[in-house]
Amino acid sequence: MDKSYFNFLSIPPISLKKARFIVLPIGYEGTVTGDSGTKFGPLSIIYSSRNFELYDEEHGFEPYEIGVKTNEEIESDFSSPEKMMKKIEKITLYYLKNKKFIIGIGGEHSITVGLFKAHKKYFDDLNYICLDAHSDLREKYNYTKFSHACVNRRIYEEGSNVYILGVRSISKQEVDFLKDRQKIKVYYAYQMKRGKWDEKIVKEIQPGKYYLSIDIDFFDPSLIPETGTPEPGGFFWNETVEFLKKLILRKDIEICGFDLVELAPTKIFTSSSLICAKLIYKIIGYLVLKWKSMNY
Ligand SMILES: [Mn+2]
Repeated sequence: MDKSYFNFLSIPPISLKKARFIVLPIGYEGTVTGDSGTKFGPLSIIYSSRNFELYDEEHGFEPYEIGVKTNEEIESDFSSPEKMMKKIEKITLYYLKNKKFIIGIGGEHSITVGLFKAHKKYFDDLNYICLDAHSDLREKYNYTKFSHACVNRRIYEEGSNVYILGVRSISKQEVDFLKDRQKIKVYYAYQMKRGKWDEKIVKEIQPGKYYLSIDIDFFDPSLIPETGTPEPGGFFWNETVEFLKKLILRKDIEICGFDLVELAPTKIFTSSSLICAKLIYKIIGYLVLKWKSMNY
């Protein structure tokens, strides 16, 4: 196959009708102080995605065949974070109404608010799972409620059950906020690492519909060093993929959309960006596997 196209997986472009997945590049970097470099995340992930096989040896098929289409990059609106979130929400909602599965690629974590709100409007009773080294539960950060450091708090305010996994950076104020709030469950990395966490946590998650957000600083910085706010004591490839597989394949859980955020690449092709691209393709594969098993 000609793999010279500049889209996710470098595959020949398809019509909207034929697409099941829409990849939405959102290199927004509006609330960070300084220049974290996440704006080049989508570019680098898309570029790196041409460097691996489309066949998945674990699944025994080529997941892209279900139809993967890459949208043009959503242009950043720097007039205000609220306006940018609205813009993301509007575009996402358009695709959801066309029965597409959205994959958001950041950019900074704040974009999840726009993506999530659109999904919440479209799906009833939508809940939220986030893999993140940080709890991101602040009320405000750097004078804005839309900072990457507040993303999980904004989503909690939408009335969803919230699960945050892999946390190893949280403030005293956020810990106080968590007290007596049954709808948020934070799993600290040090607790998860005591045993086989993947199975245990998948069992603990309530049945229902979920939006999944992956902040790549969930991973250990020795695996993915290229992120704005790295934290030691993170997670590795196999355990994370095993968790995602079990989560996605669980019959009474439906993943309705996901994003991958906070990659800050130093070059257009790096091993960090390749791992992110491959993770996205792995998740696509598990979703296809699940739909096949359900004849969906
Ligand atoms: Mn984070």
